[in-house]
Amino acid sequence: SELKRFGAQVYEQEATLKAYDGTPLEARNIIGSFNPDKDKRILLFAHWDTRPYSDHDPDPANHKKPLDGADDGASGVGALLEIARQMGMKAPEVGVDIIFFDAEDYGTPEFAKDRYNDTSDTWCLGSRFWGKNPHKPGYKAEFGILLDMVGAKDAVFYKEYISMKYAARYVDEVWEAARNLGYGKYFINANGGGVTDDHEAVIEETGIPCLDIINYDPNSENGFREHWHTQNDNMSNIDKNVLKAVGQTVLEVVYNR
Ligand code: AHN
Ligand code: ZN
Repeated sequence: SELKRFGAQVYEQEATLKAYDGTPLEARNIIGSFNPDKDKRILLFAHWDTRPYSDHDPDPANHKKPLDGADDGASGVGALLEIARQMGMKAPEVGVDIIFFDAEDYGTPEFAKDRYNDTSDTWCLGSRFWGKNPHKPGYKAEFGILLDMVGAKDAVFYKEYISMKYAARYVDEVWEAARNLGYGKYFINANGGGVTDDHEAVIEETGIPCLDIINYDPNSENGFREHWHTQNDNMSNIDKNVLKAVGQTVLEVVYNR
């Protein structure tokens, strides 16, 4: 309803997907298109589901509890909704599709790894489904940008490995735009580790070069930040200055094309 309010053409895609443990997941991807008839398009995406497990919480009693997902999920959705609002007020030259993917974060939990396959394909189920069944057959975009965990204070966005492998020139364009806007303290001009995420599914299924803006520190213990997949992923960690830096950077890239 927000995307519609901002003037986007909205598509909803429903699918029953299969979780790591066989649970059927009633999933829904939400797509909002601006300038739907333009050939030259940019794809912006985030996952809107939140993880049903806090399996990295320091307290084992929390491992089976869902988390708020203020950063992991909602931050990307929030930034993209503000981007949509801006585009509703001033249409960009290019076409832009915003996709909110479902079922990204239902991957095999730590506590079940001995009972189930822990393969990377238990994550990113919604984006993989859309990649195989895009809302428009043969859908193409010049490139895509994933926003994942873009709201926490002290966020660092390194140049993620899969993004560099498939979309280096767009990574450099985004990071340069951020630097020029004064956001170089968040957008670190250095290579980071690789992360299995929705961008990989979209690249593999559609061939569209995609990059991931993700708060992932290759120098920390497991790469993810301390609140990741814990009960602490709540609003107390969110810094509006980080959301602003990411949103403004993406808008800069979109309006400069
Ligand atoms: C893996 O843990 C393999 N990928 C994590 C991708 C992710 C989870 N992004 C947000 N939550
Ligand atoms: Zn997650």
